Amino acid sequence: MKVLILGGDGFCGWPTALHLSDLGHDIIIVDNLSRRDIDNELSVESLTPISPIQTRIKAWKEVSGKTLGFENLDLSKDYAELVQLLVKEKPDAVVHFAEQRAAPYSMKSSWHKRYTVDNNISATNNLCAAVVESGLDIHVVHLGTMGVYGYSSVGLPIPEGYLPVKLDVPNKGLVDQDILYPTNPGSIYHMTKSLDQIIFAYYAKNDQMRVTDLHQGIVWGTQTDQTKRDERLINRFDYDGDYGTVLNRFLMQAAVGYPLTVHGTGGQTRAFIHIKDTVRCIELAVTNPPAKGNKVHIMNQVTETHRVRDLAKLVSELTGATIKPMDNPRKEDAENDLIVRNDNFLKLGLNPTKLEAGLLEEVKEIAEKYKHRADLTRIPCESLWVKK
Ligand code: NAD
Ligand code: USQ
Repeated sequence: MKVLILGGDGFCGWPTALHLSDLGHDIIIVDNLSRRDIDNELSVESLTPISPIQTRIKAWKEVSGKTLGFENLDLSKDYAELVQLLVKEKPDAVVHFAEQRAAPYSMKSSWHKRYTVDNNISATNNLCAAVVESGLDIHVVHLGTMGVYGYSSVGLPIPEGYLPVKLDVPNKGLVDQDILYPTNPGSIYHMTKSLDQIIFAYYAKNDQMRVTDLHQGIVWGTQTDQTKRDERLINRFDYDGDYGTVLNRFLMQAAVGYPLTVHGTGGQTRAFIHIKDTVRCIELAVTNPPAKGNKVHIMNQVTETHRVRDLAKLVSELTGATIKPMDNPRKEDAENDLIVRNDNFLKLGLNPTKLEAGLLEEVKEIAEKYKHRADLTRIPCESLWVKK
């Protein structure tokens, strides 16, 4: 298959590009390298030494013999170029990772709120409009988030996208219907993913666009079988207060001797997935497209759920790190339960990497190895949901 990877220079996109290329698919990365610009804006670098995109592509050619295409396009702005690219390359599928993905970054200021909405919503709508304009039957696979559901405490297992309801219709009685699960985003970033869902539902209905939306949990880990093959292929590892996600942050904090930064009581339960399973899920989604005319195919891309304080305890037991509960900079429930259905991926053959299996490797091979690159002043989360 020919596959365009939008956002293919990022944390999830880069290993996905390599994984699909390794399987023999023809891959073109499209990325405006905005994530690297944001590192400059925040004066922070990935804990791992990531190579420039051209070096990455050259290294992959050397170790695998395979060629990766690359186009530097801003999907929120370069619309005509995107249409031309689709018409020229005629991809079977486009995987859309290309959005500003950090909740704390999206809450930093009104500029960051507006940038995140403008960037993410325009990128998604431009992609859909371009697919329609190209006249091609391209399968769009989008990386959404578990955060669109909110983190329910009512004990109902979160279904995969749609909620089956019974409507009491006059003169007809009870009628079964599936409705899009009511969204309840917890940040401006998560809100853009809720808006993306409506954009996709519309294009699937109006233009019979084939869309798979993957509601992914928090990705942890760094390396995949492909990114390990040469240090120039190494994946990024974010640990700073804006982009670092909770488990990778705890692993890095343990390595540098920084007390683990648990927000509030640490009673927040979240869904997780290892980066190795992310790339496998994308492979499964790309190779199992929905039929034309179907509604958006939504799958929950998660393998396990954990409470933040339990993760801190686990990392502490593994490494001897101390735990430092702190005021929560976010507006979120202090405690929540979370039960998530993920039957679709299990049925397609996903064999999840469990936390216990990968944690120690991550500490030794990434956090310990690259801790000399850490800037401890960038660890605190300074972005507040409600300004004081
Ligand atoms: P990332 O920031 O590392 O990568 C995103 C890439 O998209 C970057 O390389 C960036 O330069 C590019 N990009 C952003 N806006 C663009 C634009 N307008 N035009 C072209 N390129 C653009 O993020 P990630 O962690 O790889 O996440 C990828 C996707 O997966 C995001 O949509 C995110 O919402 C979703 N997701 C991530 C996680 C996670 O834990 N990392 C979890 C769930 C969902
Ligand atoms: N948290 C801490 N300490 C920290 C960092 C975070 O206690 O040092 C807490 C947060 O308050 C929150 C939880 O950990 O309750 C998760 O925070 P996170 O930064 O790991 O994850 P989140 O902001 O939800 O965003 C990440 C990705 C995003 C993706 C989302 C999936 O950045 O792109 O969409 O995970 S999900 O959480 O399932 O919606």
